[in-house]
Amino acid sequence: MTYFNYRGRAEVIRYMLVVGGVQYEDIRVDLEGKPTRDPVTVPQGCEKQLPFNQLPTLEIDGEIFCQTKSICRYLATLFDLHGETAKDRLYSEMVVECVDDLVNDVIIMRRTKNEEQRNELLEELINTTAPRAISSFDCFIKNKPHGGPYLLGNRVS
Ligand SMILES: N[C@@H](CCC(=O)N[C@@H](CS)C(=O)NCC(=O)O)C(=O)O
Repeated sequence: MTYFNYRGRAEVIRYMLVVGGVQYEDIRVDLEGKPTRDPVTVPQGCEKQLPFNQLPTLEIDGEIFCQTKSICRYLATLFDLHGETAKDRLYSEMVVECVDDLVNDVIIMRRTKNEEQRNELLEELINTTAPRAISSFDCFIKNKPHGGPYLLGNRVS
């Protein structure tokens, strides 16, 4: 698994690999001469390893794959993490997409070069978007149809 040296989009893949109990190589790519938390230039020399010029990538049996959610869906299938029914899968996909909306807002904010605009986006995230999403998650979890500690009952999904 290759990504920059921060959680970003890759952390969920790292989690899933751990939940699936597989050994994997956690390759962290540094940005040359820049703090690793800076967004985001694909490191030179990596192009051949990047099917769509984006990280994260996951190499499986010598083939390289990308697109975070595609990789996650593949791992969910592999590790049986979609739940029992089509509706279970719908529940988990809803949460995935809501989290993704939030992640995309954070990324847009971080990539905004103009400092004033970036601060405005940050404030909106802190004061409006994130609290609204978190309270929706709370409500969703409270009303979920499955008992147990996880979204779909007694197993991680
Ligand atoms: N939809 C892709 C987006 C991947 C993406 O934007 N990755 C960034 C790093 S977080 C990247 O590689 N950006 C370089 C570029 O797009 O040129 C995913 O979820 O994997």
